[in-house]
Amino acid sequence: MTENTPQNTRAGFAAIIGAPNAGKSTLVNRMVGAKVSIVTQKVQTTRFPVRGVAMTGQTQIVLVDTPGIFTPRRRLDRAMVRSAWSGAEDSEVVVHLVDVQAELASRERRASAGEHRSVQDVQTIIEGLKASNRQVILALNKIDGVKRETLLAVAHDLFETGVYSEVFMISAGTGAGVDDLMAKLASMMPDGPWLYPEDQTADLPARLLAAEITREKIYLRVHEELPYAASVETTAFEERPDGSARIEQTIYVERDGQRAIVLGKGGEVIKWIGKSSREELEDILDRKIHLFLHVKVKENWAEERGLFNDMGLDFDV
Ligand SMILES: Nc1nc2c(ncn2[C@@H]2O[C@H](COP(=O)(O)OP(=O)(O)OP(=O)(O)O)[C@@H](O)[C@H]2O)c(=O)[nH]1
Ligand SMILES: [Mg+2]
Repeated sequence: MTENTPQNTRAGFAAIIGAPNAGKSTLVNRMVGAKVSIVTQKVQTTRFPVRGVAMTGQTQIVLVDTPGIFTPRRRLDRAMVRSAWSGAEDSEVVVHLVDVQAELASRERRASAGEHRSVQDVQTIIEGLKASNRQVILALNKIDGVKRETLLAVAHDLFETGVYSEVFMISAGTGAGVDDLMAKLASMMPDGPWLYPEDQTADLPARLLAAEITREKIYLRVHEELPYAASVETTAFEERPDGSARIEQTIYVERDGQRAIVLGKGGEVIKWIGKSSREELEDILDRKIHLFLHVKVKENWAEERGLFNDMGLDFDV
């Protein structure tokens, strides 16, 4: 410790888990106050745990954004779900984030069948949490546009499962209720030195961050036509003497038709993806970026060990 290390500091990990699309990455970005994890309207956007660092007073909360938990089928799905649970295991506290709008929609559908059950993934997660014996906070997300009494009913039903110590109602989108949740998490962090420098917000290597930002733009632009089928690899990242960086990336898709979609007529789509990604990277990395994108068909990109290694995922689960 250096001489200017402040006294009475606290620090620890808080994992955000939940079904795909619950708003976990949006929440982590909101609490950190910077973009550390990509967000799209598509399920299964986040593929590996991403850390974001939030400071409140003398307390540092290392938020762990995790991939959505669902019933996995493919190898990549299995590895993602496994990594989400391990993110939870390594944390002081777990926040189970539930998309209350999806929950309500599911309840309406089931009510007509005489059932009163949650979205399947939420139930799976509750079972996992019961087995894990961890301190868990329930956060109902996307409360914007939902009636209060409806919210209370959902909160009540979920709380009855007995796995949660507390319930918060928030909107990661608007920020409503997020400060209260932050304060609670801060109060649960153990005494100890900060784990990251005070001004650091994320720890993703630049190559991986750049690949994630491009993947976000692909999803934002062609999410309907490309269910789950793209991956981005940064193949070169060179710092130039003038302070700029030259980044080369390959976008992998599974079929020729998908390649055509990512390129677009006259290259219009890939141009948009490249421009959006470059602009955001310039913003985040605070320098001029030269970005070069290639699109390749590789039928089984999701079965390559190297891809898993790059993301820190376990290939053999
Ligand atoms: N209305 C509303 N939308 C939200 C809110 N929070 C997140 N969203 C939207 O929900 C969608 C999914 O958000 P993400 O943050 O990517 O969700 P995620 O849980 O990280 O999803 P995966 O990584 O796929 O598991 C995006 O379109 C968000 O803009 C909220 O509080 N209100
Ligand atoms: Mg996410």
